[in-house]
Amino acid sequence: MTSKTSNPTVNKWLQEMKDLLTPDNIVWIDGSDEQREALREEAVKLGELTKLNQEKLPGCYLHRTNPNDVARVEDRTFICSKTKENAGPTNNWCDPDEMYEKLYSIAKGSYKGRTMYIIPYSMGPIGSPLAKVGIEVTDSVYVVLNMLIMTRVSLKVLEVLGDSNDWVRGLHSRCDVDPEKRYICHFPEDNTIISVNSGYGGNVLLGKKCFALRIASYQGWKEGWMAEHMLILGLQNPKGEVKYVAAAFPSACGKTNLAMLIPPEYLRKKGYKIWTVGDDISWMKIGPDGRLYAINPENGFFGVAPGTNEHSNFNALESTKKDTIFTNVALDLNDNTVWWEGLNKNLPENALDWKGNPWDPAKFNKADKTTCAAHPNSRFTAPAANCPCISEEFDKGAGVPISAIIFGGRRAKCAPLVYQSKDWVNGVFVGSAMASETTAAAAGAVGVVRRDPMAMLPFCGYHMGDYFQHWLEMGEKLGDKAPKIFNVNWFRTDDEGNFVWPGFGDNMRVLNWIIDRCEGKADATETAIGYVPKPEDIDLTDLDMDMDTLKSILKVDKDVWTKEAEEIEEHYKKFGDRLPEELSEQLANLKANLAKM
Ligand code: GTP
Ligand code: SPV
Ligand code: MN
Repeated sequence: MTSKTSNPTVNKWLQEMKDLLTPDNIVWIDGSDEQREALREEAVKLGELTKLNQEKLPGCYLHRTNPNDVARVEDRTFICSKTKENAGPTNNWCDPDEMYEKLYSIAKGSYKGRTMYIIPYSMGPIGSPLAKVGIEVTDSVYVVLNMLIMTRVSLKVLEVLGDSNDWVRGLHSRCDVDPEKRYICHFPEDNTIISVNSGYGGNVLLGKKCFALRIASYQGWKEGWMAEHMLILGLQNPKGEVKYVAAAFPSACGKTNLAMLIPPEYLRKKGYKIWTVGDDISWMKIGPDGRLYAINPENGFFGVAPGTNEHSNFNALESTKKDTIFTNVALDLNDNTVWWEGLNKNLPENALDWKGNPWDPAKFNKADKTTCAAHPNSRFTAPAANCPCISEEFDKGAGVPISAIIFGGRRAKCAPLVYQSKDWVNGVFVGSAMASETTAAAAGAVGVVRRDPMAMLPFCGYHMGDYFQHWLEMGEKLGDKAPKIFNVNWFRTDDEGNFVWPGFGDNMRVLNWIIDRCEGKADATETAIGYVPKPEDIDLTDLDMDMDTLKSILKVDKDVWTKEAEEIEEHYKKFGDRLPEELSEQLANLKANLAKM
């Protein structure tokens, strides 16, 4: 095997992979346009991609996964740390030796008759002090083409790496896409990820959730930085000043939408603007001035398609107009373009659904997901460079200083539209107690409320009690330079189950209050859970919403929150003696505050 590097750890591992997988061919992916073009053609020939209308959607393709393989599989995702205790109560664990043996026996010989693609990539701008290197081997052209969008693939990363052993090994093998033998495994102490029997995004684009969150969260803990499931945006005010915020919402709870929002017209006219730095993952480190700096380690967006349209998320839609791979959306045979629920009201008359079967719009029933043309977790993989509002800081390695951290989720009744935590420790409590209704982004029931601390439940690569402690320690180091911590909820419903808050672009109204709070410009009411806006401080200009409705979603209800506190107590029991004492104290404070209400 001719190598592209003299790094002994890389060459040793690649030789082991070759011996294990026994491919017919080996191809290094270099990130060049010529190679990408050839691979696209290859994928079309193999039937892995369908070429779309190249006039309307240049460089765009459609892919359909196996119907048994459409989302992340949390019950088959493992953290194989040396001891079970270090994986903690929220992760599946298996002894690493046992798991290596099992996975190697599944993967053995699986590349026979196939090509082993070697993808050297950087998470973060190549050479940035916050960036890290990974190498993924895969037998899927679809994975290669997606990694070319989602990460920075280049042989240059090997130069940056030199002889260092600080790189993440990633083995992906599609095998037979057998759900019974599907495993997504992480070995944090070995910087290694192994994924077998899947071809779906979050399970196989190993730079994303596997590396940039599960492995990186562990590295951040050991090295004193943070890897979080957060979007990063810059809010520009009429004076031209830009303030950055990072926000953690669970999967399919609105990160991509918030990251790219277009402010309401009256704010646009005043000169407000949003710049996107990232839509899913944030790596954050304390900078030389003592503030928290964030980079987006990714190079593209793996966004949820359903619901994306020119009104809800114009910038995301624009991002998908060239060089994009659509996965599990519908194919409009009329003009060979794509369609999904919520794209527009023109249900295609002549279309194939996400499984490739003829779709009958007459049978479509919004309430019955099985009649959908696109899978509820269908996605697009779009280059970040396509995004009309991509921040000029996106490609810079230094990162952006974070003024506010925002937690949030889908809560029909409990959390108010927005509130501010009392301080960093209280903010860590708010994040640790977060809950949200489950979505189609992971296999399993949808709409069930579950605790999802910091939106990291499926992504934390170590014991979550230690993770909370790490957050507390970061706060101590940051001191008075720490970002302020907030919580938002766009998903409060009325008695008929309709969302009360208009959401999307109108979330800007809430962001403005958040920034004003950071700058000491807005007032607030102190409540049992934190600082809630005075209703008149949320600007409702041009909105069809009265004060009473707004008050209804700012309300902190004593009974609802008393029950919430009990549930948090239950949730906390899982962490045993690794739950930081500060957080137990926070819970006791909350209970005492509620009792006084
Ligand atoms: P992942 O990529 O899975 O991490 O998801 P995400 O957090 O980026 O979620 P995304 O922005 O893709 O939104 C998911 C779904 O929530 C889409 O169907 C959106 O239309 C919907 N959504 C996003 N923002 C809002 C909002 O402000 N209000 C309402 N009601 N729905 C929203
Ligand atoms: C998520 O589920 O949070 C995603 C999509 O962003 S995946 O890459 O599948 O994890
Ligand atoms: Mn996500």
